Amino acid sequence: MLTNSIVLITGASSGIGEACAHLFAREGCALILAARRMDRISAIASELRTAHGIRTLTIELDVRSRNAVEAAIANLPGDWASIDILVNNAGLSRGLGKLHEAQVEDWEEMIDTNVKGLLYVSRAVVPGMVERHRGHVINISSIAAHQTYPGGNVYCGSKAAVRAITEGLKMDLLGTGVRVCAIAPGMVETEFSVVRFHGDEQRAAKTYENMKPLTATDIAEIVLFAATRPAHVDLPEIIVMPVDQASVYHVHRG
Ligand code: NDP
Ligand code: 8X3
Repeated sequence: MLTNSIVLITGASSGIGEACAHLFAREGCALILAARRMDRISAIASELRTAHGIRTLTIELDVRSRNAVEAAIANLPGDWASIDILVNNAGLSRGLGKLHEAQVEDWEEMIDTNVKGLLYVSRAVVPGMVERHRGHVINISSIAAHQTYPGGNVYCGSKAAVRAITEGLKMDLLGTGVRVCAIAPGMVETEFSVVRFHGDEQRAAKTYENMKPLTATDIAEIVLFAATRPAHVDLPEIIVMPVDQASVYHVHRG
Protein backbone atom coordinates (compact mmCIF):
# COMPACT_ATOMS: atom_id res chain seq x y z
CA MET A 1 0.00 0.00 0.00
CA LEU A 2 2.81 2.41 0.89
CA THR A 3 5.37 0.96 -1.55
CA ASN A 4 7.51 3.75 -3.08
CA SER A 5 5.75 6.42 -0.99
CA ILE A 6 8.18 9.17 -0.08
CA VAL A 7 8.40 9.62 3.68
CA LEU A 8 10.28 12.44 5.40
CA ILE A 9 11.11 11.75 9.04
CA THR A 10 12.66 14.50 11.16
CA GLY A 11 14.70 13.38 14.13
CA ALA A 12 15.37 10.04 12.45
CA SER A 13 18.66 9.46 14.27
CA SER A 14 17.23 7.83 17.39
CA GLY A 15 14.17 6.75 19.32
CA ILE A 16 10.74 7.12 17.71
CA GLY A 17 12.08 8.63 14.48
CA GLU A 18 14.54 5.79 13.96
CA ALA A 19 11.84 3.21 14.71
CA CYS A 20 9.56 4.90 12.14
CA ALA A 21 12.36 4.64 9.58
CA HIS A 22 12.58 0.89 10.17
CA LEU A 23 8.84 0.29 9.83
CA PHE A 24 8.37 2.50 6.74
CA ALA A 25 11.41 0.80 5.16
CA ARG A 26 9.74 -2.58 5.74
CA GLU A 27 6.76 -1.25 3.73
CA GLY A 28 9.04 -0.40 0.78
CA CYS A 29 8.91 3.39 1.21
CA ALA A 30 11.57 5.78 -0.06
CA LEU A 31 12.94 7.51 3.04
CA ILE A 32 14.26 10.99 3.64
CA LEU A 33 15.98 10.82 7.00
CA ALA A 34 16.78 14.15 8.64
CA ALA A 35 18.64 14.93 11.87
CA ARG A 36 21.72 16.74 13.10
CA ARG A 37 23.74 13.58 13.74
CA MET A 38 24.64 12.66 10.18
CA ASP A 39 26.74 9.64 11.20
CA ARG A 40 23.68 8.07 12.80
CA ILE A 41 21.26 8.64 9.93
CA SER A 42 23.86 7.50 7.39
CA ALA A 43 24.29 4.23 9.27
CA ILE A 44 20.52 3.74 9.59
CA ALA A 45 20.01 4.49 5.88
CA SER A 46 22.73 2.06 4.87
CA GLU A 47 21.24 -0.69 7.06
CA LEU A 48 17.74 -0.12 5.65
CA ARG A 49 18.89 -0.04 2.02
CA THR A 50 20.63 -3.38 2.52
CA ALA A 51 17.75 -4.98 4.43
CA HIS A 52 14.85 -3.74 2.28
CA GLY A 53 16.31 -2.58 -1.05
CA ILE A 54 14.74 0.84 -0.60
CA ARG A 55 15.91 4.30 -1.70
CA THR A 56 17.13 6.66 1.00
CA LEU A 57 18.21 10.27 1.21
CA THR A 58 19.91 11.64 4.31
CA ILE A 59 19.86 15.30 5.23
CA GLU A 60 21.92 16.85 7.99
CA LEU A 61 19.33 19.25 9.34
CA ASP A 62 18.80 21.34 12.44
CA VAL A 63 15.08 22.10 12.31
CA ARG A 64 15.67 25.25 14.40
CA SER A 65 17.25 26.90 11.36
CA ARG A 66 14.52 28.31 9.15
CA ASN A 67 16.99 28.94 6.31
CA ALA A 68 18.37 25.41 6.50
CA VAL A 69 14.88 23.88 6.49
CA GLU A 70 13.72 25.99 3.54
CA ALA A 71 16.89 25.21 1.56
CA ALA A 72 16.75 21.49 2.34
CA ILE A 73 13.18 21.13 1.09
CA ALA A 74 13.64 23.48 -1.90
CA ASN A 75 16.72 21.55 -3.04
CA LEU A 76 15.34 18.04 -2.80
CA PRO A 77 16.51 16.26 -5.96
CA GLY A 78 14.20 14.72 -8.57
CA ASP A 79 11.07 13.02 -7.32
CA TRP A 80 12.14 13.35 -3.68
CA ALA A 81 10.24 16.64 -3.50
CA SER A 82 6.91 14.81 -3.82
CA ILE A 83 6.73 13.94 -0.15
CA ASP A 84 3.73 11.73 0.66
CA ILE A 85 4.16 11.46 4.43
CA LEU A 86 5.82 13.94 6.77
CA VAL A 87 6.60 12.67 10.26
CA ASN A 88 7.30 15.77 12.36
CA ASN A 89 9.12 13.93 15.12
CA ALA A 90 12.23 16.00 15.93
CA GLY A 91 11.82 17.25 19.45
CA LEU A 92 13.20 17.28 22.94
CA SER A 93 12.77 18.28 26.54
CA ARG A 94 15.47 20.10 28.48
CA GLY A 95 15.40 20.18 32.25
CA LEU A 96 12.61 19.76 34.75
CA GLY A 97 13.15 22.96 36.70
CA LYS A 98 10.67 25.34 38.23
CA LEU A 99 9.86 28.18 35.86
CA HIS A 100 11.41 30.78 38.15
CA GLU A 101 14.64 28.80 38.41
CA ALA A 102 15.06 27.10 35.02
CA GLN A 103 17.57 27.92 32.31
CA VAL A 104 16.23 30.25 29.62
CA GLU A 105 18.51 28.51 27.08
CA ASP A 106 16.60 25.26 27.74
CA TRP A 107 13.29 26.96 26.98
CA GLU A 108 14.64 28.43 23.78
CA GLU A 109 15.90 25.04 22.61
CA MET A 110 12.53 23.40 23.30
CA ILE A 111 10.42 26.12 21.71
CA ASP A 112 12.76 26.51 18.73
CA THR A 113 12.78 22.76 18.08
CA ASN A 114 9.35 21.48 19.14
CA VAL A 115 7.29 24.44 17.93
CA LYS A 116 9.19 26.60 15.45
CA GLY A 117 11.09 23.67 13.88
CA LEU A 118 7.86 21.75 13.33
CA LEU A 119 6.31 24.87 11.80
CA TYR A 120 9.26 25.53 9.46
CA VAL A 121 9.23 21.96 8.16
CA SER A 122 5.45 21.94 7.75
CA ARG A 123 5.46 25.30 5.97
CA ALA A 124 8.06 24.01 3.52
CA VAL A 125 6.49 20.60 2.83
CA VAL A 126 2.71 21.08 3.01
CA PRO A 127 2.29 23.38 -0.04
CA GLY A 128 3.47 20.53 -2.29
CA MET A 129 0.99 18.18 -0.66
CA VAL A 130 -1.81 20.68 -1.27
CA GLU A 131 -0.79 21.02 -4.95
CA ARG A 132 -0.79 17.23 -5.36
CA HIS A 133 -4.08 16.89 -3.42
CA ARG A 134 -2.58 14.19 -1.26
CA GLY A 135 -0.26 13.81 1.65
CA HIS A 136 -0.21 13.05 5.34
CA VAL A 137 1.31 15.11 8.14
CA ILE A 138 1.92 13.11 11.31
CA ASN A 139 3.05 15.19 14.27
CA ILE A 140 4.55 13.56 17.35
CA SER A 141 2.85 15.39 20.18
CA SER A 142 2.69 14.09 23.77
CA ILE A 143 0.34 13.55 26.68
CA ALA A 144 2.21 16.62 27.92
CA ALA A 145 0.02 18.49 25.42
CA HIS A 146 -2.97 17.54 27.58
CA GLN A 147 -1.58 17.60 31.10
CA THR A 148 1.03 19.81 32.70
CA TYR A 149 3.28 18.42 35.42
CA PRO A 150 5.53 20.24 37.90
CA GLY A 151 8.67 21.41 36.11
CA GLY A 152 7.07 20.57 32.76
CA ASN A 153 6.08 24.21 32.20
CA VAL A 154 7.77 24.95 28.87
CA TYR A 155 7.99 21.39 27.50
CA CYS A 156 4.27 20.89 28.16
CA GLY A 157 3.61 24.33 26.67
CA SER A 158 5.51 23.39 23.53
CA LYS A 159 3.52 20.18 23.12
CA ALA A 160 0.23 21.99 23.81
CA ALA A 161 1.30 24.24 20.94
CA VAL A 162 1.88 21.17 18.74
CA ARG A 163 -1.61 19.99 19.60
CA ALA A 164 -3.18 23.36 18.71
CA ILE A 165 -1.09 23.69 15.54
CA THR A 166 -2.17 20.19 14.45
CA GLU A 167 -5.83 21.08 15.02
CA GLY A 168 -5.41 24.31 13.10
CA LEU A 169 -3.62 22.58 10.23
CA LYS A 170 -6.41 20.02 9.98
CA MET A 171 -8.91 22.88 9.60
CA ASP A 172 -6.74 24.75 7.11
CA LEU A 173 -6.33 21.62 4.97
CA LEU A 174 -10.04 20.81 4.87
CA GLY A 175 -10.98 20.17 1.25
CA THR A 176 -7.42 19.53 0.06
CA GLY A 177 -7.31 15.78 0.65
CA VAL A 178 -4.25 16.15 2.87
CA ARG A 179 -4.48 14.26 6.15
CA VAL A 180 -3.29 15.42 9.56
CA CYS A 181 -2.63 13.40 12.69
CA ALA A 182 -1.11 14.02 16.10
CA ILE A 183 0.18 11.08 18.08
CA ALA A 184 0.40 11.81 21.79
CA PRO A 185 2.42 9.23 23.71
CA GLY A 186 2.97 8.88 27.41
CA MET A 187 6.29 7.47 28.65
CA VAL A 188 8.47 5.99 25.91
CA GLU A 189 11.99 4.79 26.74
CA THR A 190 14.32 6.42 24.21
CA GLU A 191 17.15 8.93 24.57
CA PHE A 192 14.46 11.46 25.56
CA SER A 193 15.17 11.47 29.31
CA VAL A 194 18.96 11.41 28.84
CA VAL A 195 18.57 14.53 26.71
CA ARG A 196 16.15 16.06 29.24
CA PHE A 197 18.69 15.58 32.04
CA HIS A 198 21.60 16.82 29.93
CA GLY A 199 23.30 13.43 29.67
CA ASP A 200 22.70 12.22 33.26
CA GLU A 201 21.96 8.58 32.40
CA GLN A 202 21.34 7.50 36.00
CA ARG A 203 18.68 10.15 36.51
CA ALA A 204 17.18 9.30 33.13
CA ALA A 205 16.97 5.61 34.02
CA LYS A 206 15.03 6.45 37.19
CA THR A 207 12.19 7.78 35.03
CA TYR A 208 11.40 4.22 33.91
CA GLU A 209 12.39 2.43 37.14
CA ASN A 210 10.17 -0.54 38.05
CA MET A 211 7.59 0.20 35.36
CA LYS A 212 7.19 -0.93 31.77
CA PRO A 213 7.38 2.06 29.43
CA LEU A 214 6.36 2.11 25.78
CA THR A 215 9.06 1.41 23.21
CA ALA A 216 9.89 3.53 20.18
CA THR A 217 8.58 0.69 18.02
CA ASP A 218 5.21 0.81 19.84
CA ILE A 219 4.86 4.41 18.64
CA ALA A 220 6.17 3.71 15.15
CA GLU A 221 3.54 0.98 14.77
CA ILE A 222 0.86 3.56 15.53
CA VAL A 223 2.40 6.04 13.08
CA LEU A 224 2.27 3.29 10.45
CA PHE A 225 -1.32 2.41 11.38
CA ALA A 226 -2.36 6.04 10.88
CA ALA A 227 -0.51 6.18 7.57
CA THR A 228 -2.13 3.02 6.24
CA ARG A 229 -5.80 3.91 6.77
CA PRO A 230 -7.85 4.33 3.59
CA ALA A 231 -7.39 7.76 1.96
CA HIS A 232 -10.75 9.05 3.29
CA VAL A 233 -9.94 8.14 6.93
CA ASP A 234 -8.12 10.57 9.21
CA LEU A 235 -7.09 10.10 12.84
CA PRO A 236 -6.71 13.66 14.14
CA GLU A 237 -5.28 12.54 17.46
CA ILE A 238 -4.17 9.28 19.02
CA ILE A 239 -3.24 9.11 22.71
CA VAL A 240 -1.14 6.12 23.75
CA MET A 241 0.10 5.27 27.21
CA PRO A 242 1.88 2.37 28.91
CA VAL A 243 -0.47 0.15 30.94
CA ASP A 244 1.66 1.22 33.91
CA GLN A 245 0.78 4.91 33.37
CA ALA A 246 -2.65 6.49 33.96
CA SER A 247 -1.69 10.16 33.67
CA VAL A 248 1.43 12.29 33.90
CA TYR A 249 0.98 12.02 37.69
CA HIS A 250 0.07 8.35 38.01
CA VAL A 251 2.68 5.71 37.28
CA HIS A 252 2.54 2.20 38.72
CA ARG A 253 5.96 0.99 39.82
CA GLY A 254 5.70 -2.66 40.78
P1 NDP B 1 15.14 10.88 21.20
O1 NDP B 1 15.97 11.81 21.99
O2 NDP B 1 15.52 9.44 21.16
O3 NDP B 1 15.02 11.41 19.69
C1 NDP B 1 14.86 12.77 19.41
C2 NDP B 1 15.20 13.01 17.95
O4 NDP B 1 14.98 14.40 17.66
C3 NDP B 1 16.63 12.69 17.62
O5 NDP B 1 16.67 11.97 16.41
C4 NDP B 1 17.28 14.05 17.45
O6 NDP B 1 18.27 14.00 16.42
C5 NDP B 1 16.09 14.87 16.96
N1 NDP B 1 16.30 16.30 17.18
C6 NDP B 1 16.37 16.96 18.36
N2 NDP B 1 16.63 18.25 18.14
C7 NDP B 1 16.70 18.42 16.78
C8 NDP B 1 16.95 19.52 15.93
N3 NDP B 1 17.17 20.75 16.43
N4 NDP B 1 16.95 19.33 14.59
C9 NDP B 1 16.73 18.10 14.10
N5 NDP B 1 16.49 17.01 14.84
C10 NDP B 1 16.49 17.18 16.17
O7 NDP B 1 13.66 11.05 21.77
P2 NDP B 1 12.24 10.47 21.28
O8 NDP B 1 12.40 9.53 20.16
O9 NDP B 1 11.54 10.01 22.49
O10 NDP B 1 11.55 11.82 20.81
C11 NDP B 1 10.92 11.96 19.55
C12 NDP B 1 9.68 12.84 19.72
O11 NDP B 1 8.76 12.17 20.56
C13 NDP B 1 9.95 14.20 20.36
O12 NDP B 1 9.17 15.18 19.67
C14 NDP B 1 9.43 14.03 21.79
O13 NDP B 1 9.02 15.25 22.35
C15 NDP B 1 8.27 13.10 21.52
N6 NDP B 1 7.77 12.35 22.67
C16 NDP B 1 8.60 11.53 23.38
C17 NDP B 1 8.11 10.82 24.46
C18 NDP B 1 8.99 9.97 25.32
O14 NDP B 1 8.60 9.65 26.47
N7 NDP B 1 10.16 9.55 24.87
C19 NDP B 1 6.69 10.86 24.82
C20 NDP B 1 5.91 11.77 24.01
C21 NDP B 1 6.44 12.44 22.97
P3 NDP B 1 19.69 14.74 16.44
O15 NDP B 1 20.08 14.93 17.89
O16 NDP B 1 20.59 13.81 15.69
O17 NDP B 1 19.45 16.02 15.71
C1 8X3 C 1 7.17 12.99 26.88
C2 8X3 C 1 6.29 12.40 27.92
O1 8X3 C 1 5.36 12.74 30.28
O2 8X3 C 1 7.74 13.07 29.94
O3 8X3 C 1 6.47 13.86 26.06
O4 8X3 C 1 6.18 14.68 29.13
S1 8X3 C 1 6.42 13.28 29.37
